Amino acid sequence: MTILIPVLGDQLSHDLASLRDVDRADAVVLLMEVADETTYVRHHKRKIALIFSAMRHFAEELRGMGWTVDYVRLDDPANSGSFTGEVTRAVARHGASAIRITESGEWRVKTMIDGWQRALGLPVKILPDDRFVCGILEFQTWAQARNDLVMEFFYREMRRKTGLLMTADGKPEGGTWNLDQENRAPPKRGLNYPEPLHIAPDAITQEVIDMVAARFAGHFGRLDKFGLAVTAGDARRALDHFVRTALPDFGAYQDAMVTGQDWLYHSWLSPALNLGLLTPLEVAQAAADAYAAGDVPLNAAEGFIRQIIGWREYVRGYYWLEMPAVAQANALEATRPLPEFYWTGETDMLCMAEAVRNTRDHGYAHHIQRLMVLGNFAMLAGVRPQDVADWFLVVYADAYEWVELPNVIGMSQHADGGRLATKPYAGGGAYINRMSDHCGRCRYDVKQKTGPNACPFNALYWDFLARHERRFRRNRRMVQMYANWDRMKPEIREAYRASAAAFLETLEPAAAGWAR
Ligand code: FAD
Ligand code: DLZ
Ligand code: SF4
Repeated sequence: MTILIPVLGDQLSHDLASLRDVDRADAVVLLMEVADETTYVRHHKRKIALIFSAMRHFAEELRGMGWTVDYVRLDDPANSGSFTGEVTRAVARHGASAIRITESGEWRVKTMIDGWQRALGLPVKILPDDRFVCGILEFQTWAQARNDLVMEFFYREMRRKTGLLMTADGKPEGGTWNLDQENRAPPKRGLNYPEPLHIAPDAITQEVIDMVAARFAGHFGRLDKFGLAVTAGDARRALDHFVRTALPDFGAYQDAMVTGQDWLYHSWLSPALNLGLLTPLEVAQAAADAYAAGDVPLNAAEGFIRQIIGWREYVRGYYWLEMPAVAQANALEATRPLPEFYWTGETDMLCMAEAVRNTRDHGYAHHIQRLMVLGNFAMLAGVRPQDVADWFLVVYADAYEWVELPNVIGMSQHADGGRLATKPYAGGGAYINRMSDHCGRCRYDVKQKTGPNACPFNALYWDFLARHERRFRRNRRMVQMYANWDRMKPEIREAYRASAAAFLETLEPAAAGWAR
């Protein structure tokens, strides 16, 4: 009796649930490079290369550990192009009598797997993905007990559950749960920014890069200088490097943006985490250990751990709670198509051009670029959230729907009507000016409020508040903004709105075919 164990491209963990408690002599592990997964959105070239190289390395490691591995390459002439097609072929090839699989990260793939038992006529055992700190049902139980899904309270539960940064008597280390107020220093001159560890491509990675360059030439993004971890060992080295070189300053400068500095003190560990090369607990533990050893301050360790066991776990729980309806949510009724410059980077807004350049070059932009520049602009401009979500899913090497969609639809576009975030993450030029060095170099003047040379974020911000006055005026966290709006003379308000309208007129919609 042969058990077929399909392992999906973001399940590359040796401790994966479906690989546990199995007699290797009776099992065949199936890894599949399939065309449908590469094109359901037209992923960034670097993302495809990363996933295929990591899959091929993982297959080699499994073989070395005594597993029988069936690896279907994209260029296999018999490749059917889909997960279901490849599982069907593999069942026949190996005479499999059962399938064992860890639940998928995405709804789209879950619906495929749910159909296998019936279609193939054999038992399909689907195991919970316990690489996360919080199980899907555990999150649902937590959510059912409250009206509002406040991340902060969830995060405290996860701190208690893991014991990370907790004292022996069950109190948060340092006396406070959350040092967010100490995570907002603007960039200073003279700071040294470390580079993330660059891992030179080996022969497997180079072969994949060459294949992706040839086959996916029309996809967004650059492939040169590929240096991402593609094995658990490399990912662990990248984690150690981050903890030593960047984590000490991560806390203070978490929200800063600097022209030409693509990572600042961020870890760039999300691709390895989301592929399964690192577990969230080992990453968070490494930060806690560095704090315990006195190597990093509390605001760094806490700020970092909050992102991993707080935000990352929270958005995953939210995704499975709110899917599938949330994918279509559009509470602000935004209808504008995505502007073309999200793909080309051709805009005079330096903050936007920089964020798109980062994204094109590395499949990366750090959180504040994603939230307060790229996401903020789209929301202020009234871009259709599903266009925005498609863009984010394509362009980031760490993007899988379970993590991308809540961040886009919920956190950044407020398209879920405030289920994830009680207040929209909207900001004018003053915020970007405070947190970056971009504005001094931009052709727009951040101090000018209206007119052709004024920073577009300024008028767009007020226009957004005016457009959505009925929804937001009574929001307790926005009272101050509307008080400011009310104090303006009518002709000033009118000038903001006219300026925003004139700017929006200039936006070129994206050409068809970039994302899908
Ligand atoms: P660091 O700043 O070093 O943070 C450490 C880790 O914390 C990250 O590696 C990541 O695993 C986790 N993390 C931090 N913030 C979040 C968050 N909001 N949600 C989930 N995990 C978080 N993250 C993705 O992994 N994939 C995505 O597709 C994705 N899309 C996003 C879209 C938008 C609009 C926004 C606002 C955020 C998105 N994020 C996404 C979250 C966050 O921006 C990235 O995780 C982070 O920039 C990755 O870079 P890093 O590893 O250097 O992060
Ligand atoms: C993103 C991606 C891509 C581009 N290609 C593959 C692939 O060929 N084979 C595979 O197993 N996984 C791939 N992935 C990741 C899948 O889309 C991912 O496993 C699902 O998102 C999980 O729900
Ligand atoms: Fe961005 Fe406005 Fe600053 Fe230019 S002036 S970089 S558009 S915030």
